[in-house]
Amino acid sequence: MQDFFKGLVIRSTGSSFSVLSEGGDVHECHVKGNFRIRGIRSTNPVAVGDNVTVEQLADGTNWITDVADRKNYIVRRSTNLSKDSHILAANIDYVALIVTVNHPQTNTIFIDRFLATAEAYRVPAVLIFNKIDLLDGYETEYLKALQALYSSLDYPTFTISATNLQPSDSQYQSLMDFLHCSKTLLSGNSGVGKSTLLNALVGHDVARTGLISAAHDKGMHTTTFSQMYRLPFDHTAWLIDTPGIKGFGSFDMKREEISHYFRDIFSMSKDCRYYNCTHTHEPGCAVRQAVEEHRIASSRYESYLSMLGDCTESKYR
Ligand SMILES: Nc1nc2c(ncn2[C@@H]2O[C@H](COP(=O)(O)OP(=O)(O)OP(=O)(O)O)[C@@H](O)[C@H]2O)c(=O)[nH]1
Ligand SMILES: [Mg+2]
Ligand SMILES: [Zn+2]
Repeated sequence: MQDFFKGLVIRSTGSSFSVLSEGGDVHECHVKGNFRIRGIRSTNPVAVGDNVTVEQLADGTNWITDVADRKNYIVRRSTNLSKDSHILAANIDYVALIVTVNHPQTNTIFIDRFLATAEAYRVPAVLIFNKIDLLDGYETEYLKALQALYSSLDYPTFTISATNLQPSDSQYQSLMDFLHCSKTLLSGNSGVGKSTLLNALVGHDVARTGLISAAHDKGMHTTTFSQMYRLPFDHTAWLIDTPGIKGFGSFDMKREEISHYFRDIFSMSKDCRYYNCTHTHEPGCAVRQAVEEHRIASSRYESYLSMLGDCTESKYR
């Protein structure tokens, strides 16, 4: 006798998957070695967030036989040179980038690459600035400037200290309101506090957290697989913890598309003299004019140039 059930993948180690059935039980499942989804070249055919059909065999083993169409998915390339990609999660409503101004430092190029990539995937992005308890006066001013910049681009921002997050805090409340009825992927450099935030919102330790290396002021890649958690105070809110991202590639984007993923640059570019302006050297470029007049932040323009540079290099691969 064969049996089938439908469920949601909530954990993936690469070789096995935890599937939450519609009935509310969690089953350990496997995928046959030759299982592929057409059109996607990835190292993992099934990812956290996938809605799947599972076949239960008489010997008690569970096999994923079908993956429902995805509304979206976030990919990480295994290395910049590889064509194979790793699907971090599927069917998500938001990607949240956890940013620390310090310990470890997150630079604006990293933030802007992340935001541009989220735009390319058409997944709304939010920024959560963490470890505000560690900031000195100067760093606090810098944080305020970052928050003002990204709010002006209509990205929601939150400032928290994940280690002292209290339900009475206003930031805790607004974060919970935001997470309501959604699946949110937490990402950011190793050590920024993704697992710590998750544990704080879940109310007890579900995810392992790591120390910041004293020598390098960086995280140590504590989380090694993706897992999805339901918040106990709001069963409609899900958070997905992912391994720290070393670098976000931009190689899927065509060179001329990159500016579309920078909201500020894109909206200004309609006033450029040439429709195919790359905003680098062309006369009559409204974008460069706006940068000079501080209507576009120079950090944003630098990030744009940096992504453009990657594309030029990748042509010679
Ligand atoms: N002072 C302070 N420390 C924090 C805060 N949030 C996290 N930390 C510490 O930062 C370290 C790293 O936190 P993790 O939650 O493991 O970081 P992660 O982003 O999950 O890292 P990976 O799993 O390696 O990607 C831990 O020692 C946390 O206690 C905060 O708001 N303030
Ligand atoms: Mg972690
Ligand atoms: Zn231009």
